Amino acid sequence: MTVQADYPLTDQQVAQYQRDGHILLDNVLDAACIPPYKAAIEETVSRRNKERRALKDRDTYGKAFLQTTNLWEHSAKVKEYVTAKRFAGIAARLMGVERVRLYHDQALFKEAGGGITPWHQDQHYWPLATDKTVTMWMTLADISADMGTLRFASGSHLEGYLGDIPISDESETQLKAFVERQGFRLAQAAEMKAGAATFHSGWTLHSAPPNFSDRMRPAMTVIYYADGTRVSELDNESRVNDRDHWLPGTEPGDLAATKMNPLLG
Ligand SMILES: O=C(O)CCC(=O)C(=O)O
Repeated sequence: MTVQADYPLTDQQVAQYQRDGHILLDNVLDAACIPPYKAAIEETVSRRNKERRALKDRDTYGKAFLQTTNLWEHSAKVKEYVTAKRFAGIAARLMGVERVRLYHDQALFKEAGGGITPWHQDQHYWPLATDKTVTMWMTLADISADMGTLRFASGSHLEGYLGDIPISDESETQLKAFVERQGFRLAQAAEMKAGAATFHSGWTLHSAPPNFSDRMRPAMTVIYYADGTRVSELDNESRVNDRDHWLPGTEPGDLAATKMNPLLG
């Protein structure tokens, strides 16, 4: 079973995404499709993830989730998922662009008892000279807010880049205070069914609570950007690192279009 091509997105949903910088969509992946993709993603995570420390021995970032990147390079089944036209089509439509490229994917499994995901902006890490970036964050199991559904500061994407503040205790303190000061409306799904996904812009401030349950929160993410985007200045360490991983061989000003960034629909 493969992912169906089209998703029925309304103009109102597109407007909502552009206003808030995030949206929750149900049935992005049909229930019938979940078992084979979930199995492939879980198998690839268990093969590739190298974290062996107990939760208590990790820092705040390490406690937030087991992070496993670019699974699509290591499993044909996961590649089918990551490159699905349906997901890329939603990303393109939400951003109002013709076509998108893949930046990278990552599984973010918040373990039972896992800690907070501190407030942050994703695009702090990305050397992409555009506002047209989006992350699809899909749960592969039914989850509730106390397992770590994402919490978004609605409208915060309109602030653009807020500075070199990587995910850390400091980002939690600084950006939480900023969110409170600015009075952004907070949005968090109380529940998400397996196959539901949130889409958020690269500038949208977001965080997640700990996983208070005794079950894993298995989330899979795919990051897209508008075709035609150029590589930005490498003005922080994270962006140099990301360029080396996801845009190899490029320099600032080059088209962000390497073999790692296939055009998706
Ligand atoms: O999964 C999480 O807790 C955080 C996810 C996140 O920050 C992202 O996908 O941008």
